Amino acid sequence: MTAIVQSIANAADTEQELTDGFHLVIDALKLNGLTTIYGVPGIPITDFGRMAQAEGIRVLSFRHEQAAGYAASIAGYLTKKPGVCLTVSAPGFLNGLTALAHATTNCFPMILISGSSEREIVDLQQGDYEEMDQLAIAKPLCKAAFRVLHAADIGIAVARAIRAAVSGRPGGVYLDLPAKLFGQVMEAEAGRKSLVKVIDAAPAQLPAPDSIKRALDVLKSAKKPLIILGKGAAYAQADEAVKALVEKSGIPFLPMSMAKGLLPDTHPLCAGAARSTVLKDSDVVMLIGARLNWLLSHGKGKSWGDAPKKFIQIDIEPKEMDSNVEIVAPVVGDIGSCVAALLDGMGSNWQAAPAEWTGSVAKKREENVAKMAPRLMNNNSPMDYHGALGVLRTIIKERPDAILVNEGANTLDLARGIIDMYQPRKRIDVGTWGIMGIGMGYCIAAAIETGKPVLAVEGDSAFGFSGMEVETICRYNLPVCIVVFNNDGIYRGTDVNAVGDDPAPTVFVKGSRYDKMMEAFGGVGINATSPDELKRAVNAAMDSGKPTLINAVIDPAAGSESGRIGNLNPQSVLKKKK
Ligand code: ADP
Ligand code: TZD
Ligand code: MG
Repeated sequence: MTAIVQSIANAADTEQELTDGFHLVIDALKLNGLTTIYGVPGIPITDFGRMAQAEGIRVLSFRHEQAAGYAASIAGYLTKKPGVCLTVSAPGFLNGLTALAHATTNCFPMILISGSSEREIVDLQQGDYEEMDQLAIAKPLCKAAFRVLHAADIGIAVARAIRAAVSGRPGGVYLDLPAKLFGQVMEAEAGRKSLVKVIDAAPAQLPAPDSIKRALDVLKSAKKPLIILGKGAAYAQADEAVKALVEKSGIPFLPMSMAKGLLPDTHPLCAGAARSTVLKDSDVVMLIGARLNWLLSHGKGKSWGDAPKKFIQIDIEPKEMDSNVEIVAPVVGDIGSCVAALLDGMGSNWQAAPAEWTGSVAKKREENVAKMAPRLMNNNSPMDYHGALGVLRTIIKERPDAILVNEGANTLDLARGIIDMYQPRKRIDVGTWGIMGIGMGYCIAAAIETGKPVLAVEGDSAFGFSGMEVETICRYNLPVCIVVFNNDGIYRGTDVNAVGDDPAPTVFVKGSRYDKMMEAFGGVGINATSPDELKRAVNAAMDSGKPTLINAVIDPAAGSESGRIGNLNPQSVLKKKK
């Protein structure tokens, strides 16, 4: 069906085919293969959503723009095409903006399209309905921001937005569409001609041959090399090349959270379970699509040990080099091209990493895995994290193509360590900011974009940030199973207020039944009090594909403050004195 507006009031007087802003935006998106929109309707984009749906775009209508935005951001990560979020003006836009900033920080391609109020009134600050200078506010929080005032510019604007989102280091792009634009009419043929099909939106960026040689020289000199795989490597979808590089070099690899599964966590060279050993003892570290930010202690300090280290870094963003420590061999380019060039340069008789090193890493890993094993098999009720996660670990092993969504503090840190991943881009979580609230948006986009079953492992606090979207999950009947680790609060459910009647700031209503929220919308709700019950419930949900929420009752005393990152909390001298 073509999106041409055939008739205007006096159609009889004219043979001219017409189109308008609504349809030009739809046609521009479709022309570029952007066929899914995550958003919340309202003035001025309600009809736009209806028309987009009528024109074959999948329009997922959410309960809150932030969740829709997170959905769009992870759709971008999973598909390498910008995920599209659609919001109304001012407050809707601001709700979506958090997700746009998140996409930019995490290097996910996303386009936030917001309707906006009348420019003339906004700029004179005359108090329009939902008045806000959205373009100015979005700018510092994204990679690029554009506003379109003329229907004839829609094609170019969408093309620029797509290119800006996916080329180089991916990120968020803001597209401001004032209400008046949608109704602007133009001649259909001119409209068609104004559209742009973006050719090669994310061109390959080849590394300089010198940089490859330099990196290989450094690698050759290593006695204890380590490869760190980040979510940029997973995003790049160069899975076979990355696997070949690891295996040909024989170098132990450490996957960052969302890179887990790029190679299976059970791979003989996986150093995930020997993390602190390899960070301390390695002498050459090759980063592939991972930044030396807080998640890697900035590449220095106690966790990196005293031994001198040399860093090689592969990244598409030249400015990332030397951001925290000296990079002796920067390799700038896209990961597919860089890894291919490294493999090529290694030739056919490359010496694999010293067996003494790989042997000691493997030994450490086996020890740590063995130490953990008995804890994962306990059947305590109420459950502790290890008992509950032991069950989920087996379920993912048996269903490796399921997508795992994970947020919380203890629920996040322990699940990351315990649940092995087997396939690329199957683990999606709080990302670079460690934010709560990505959960339900990620579940929805993962189900929509991949068609695979989704298992969400959610802290009870984390779940609360986007919990209302269970209605969305039920409405679209998505194969999502949510397990809420209900420990009555943030980190623990045991805090008490020593001086008054209000509850302590970190605790929730005791014995809450999150499963009932799912039942309210026609999904399946189950209360699970032991690992056995949890296992049965999750397997049933994954088999049926029905929207399911399992309230997993966790011992309120089991968690620790801030999970694994309690050290980042500032300390008060006064607190200690008391
Ligand atoms: P993690 O949190 O997993 O450590 P980061 O988000 O810190 O990963 O790092 C991802 C890095 O990957 C970013 O520096 C980004 O520029 C880079 N990146 C993303 N896509 C590509 C690509 N296709 N080629 C090369 N680098 C990429
Ligand atoms: N707000 C946002 C948007 N992101 C955050 N990370 C926080 C607040 C602070 N925060 C954390 O860092 S973890 C967390 C909060 C509120 C919740 C931890 O509780 P939980 O998990 O119930 O999700 P556990 O298992 O009880 O630790
Ligand atoms: Mg909790």
